[in-house]
Amino acid sequence: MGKPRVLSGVQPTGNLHLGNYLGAIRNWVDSQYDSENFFCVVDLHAVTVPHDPTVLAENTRAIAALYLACGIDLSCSTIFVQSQISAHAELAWLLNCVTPLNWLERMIQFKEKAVKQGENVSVGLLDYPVLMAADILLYDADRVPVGEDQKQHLELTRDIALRVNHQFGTEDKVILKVPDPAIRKAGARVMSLTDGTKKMSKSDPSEMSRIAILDSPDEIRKKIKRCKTDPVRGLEFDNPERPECSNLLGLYQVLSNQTQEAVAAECAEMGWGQFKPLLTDTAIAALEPIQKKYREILDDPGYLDTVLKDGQAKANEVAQATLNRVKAAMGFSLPGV
Ligand code: AQP
Repeated sequence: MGKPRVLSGVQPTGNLHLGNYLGAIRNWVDSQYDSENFFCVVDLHAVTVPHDPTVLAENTRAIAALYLACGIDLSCSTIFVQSQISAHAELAWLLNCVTPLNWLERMIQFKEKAVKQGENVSVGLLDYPVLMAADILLYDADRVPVGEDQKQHLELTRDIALRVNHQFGTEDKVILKVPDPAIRKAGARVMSLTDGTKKMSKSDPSEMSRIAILDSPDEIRKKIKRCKTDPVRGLEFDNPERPECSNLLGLYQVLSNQTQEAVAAECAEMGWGQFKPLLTDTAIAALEPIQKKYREILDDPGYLDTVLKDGQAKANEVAQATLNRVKAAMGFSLPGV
């Protein structure tokens, strides 16, 4: 039996932050040698909210470069851009036609983002989870490493796959592989620096709410210095009255590669004046090598072009085979068949 298949991606909707890194990309890097991996920049998802075309193009390349800078190894992983594989949009259409509308209307992320969009909310935003299901199912993914916020979308992906199998497959002939989510506890939900009850997000209007992977040491220092805390002395995890405290300790834990118990013991007697510089130095040290590698990659644009072209060819082969399988099962005649 071959290695399990892994698929995941990030939208090029802005600067990647510590939530994207710790909730997703770092986990991809840590377990990449145990699997065959496909990591995409999901640019079709980025247009489900209003966007600037020039910025989208720049962000798409920046995110592919960040995957490499964070440590994605091309010997076991393929990096590609979603919109360059037409099978994603095509399978999404087929899945749209088997997905009940009320499954999508239940999605929490849609409800939250739709409120922000008001009357301009697009059909694309509602349909986002079906496109995400297509992204995953095209690659016969066994595992999908994501942050906690994507759990509901992954459950939907599983339900859609089961429905296709039920409607068009047989017990002996499974059409789509049903994937498992891979959500690690540490880093799965990094919260905003300005409100410990809200997730850290690219679309938060305040830059002070997040630490971007590419923030300079000065920016990191300023953000941590001003981040929201509380007046209590002594730091602790999992106190619902102190969401900021739990979040900042959690950040320190994952960035310093320690266990929760070790961090809880180290920081139990600390005040914020002692803890904030410690977190600042740890964040700067963790991000510095990524930033250096990122600059080296961008200095050689030809290299990134080659990575993405090779990635497109590899991803296309796998995606097209799955699409053909689904189309045949649904009764479409394929050319030459
Ligand atoms: N705060 C977070 N904590 C842990 N994981 C997170 N992820 C996102 N935010 C956090 C994980 O990052 C991966 C890529 O996310 P995405 O770009 O596809 O979209 P998102 O989840 O909507 O991320 P953002 O940053 O919050 O973007 P906007 O503001 O555009 O909505 C996913 O695996 C996600 O779980």
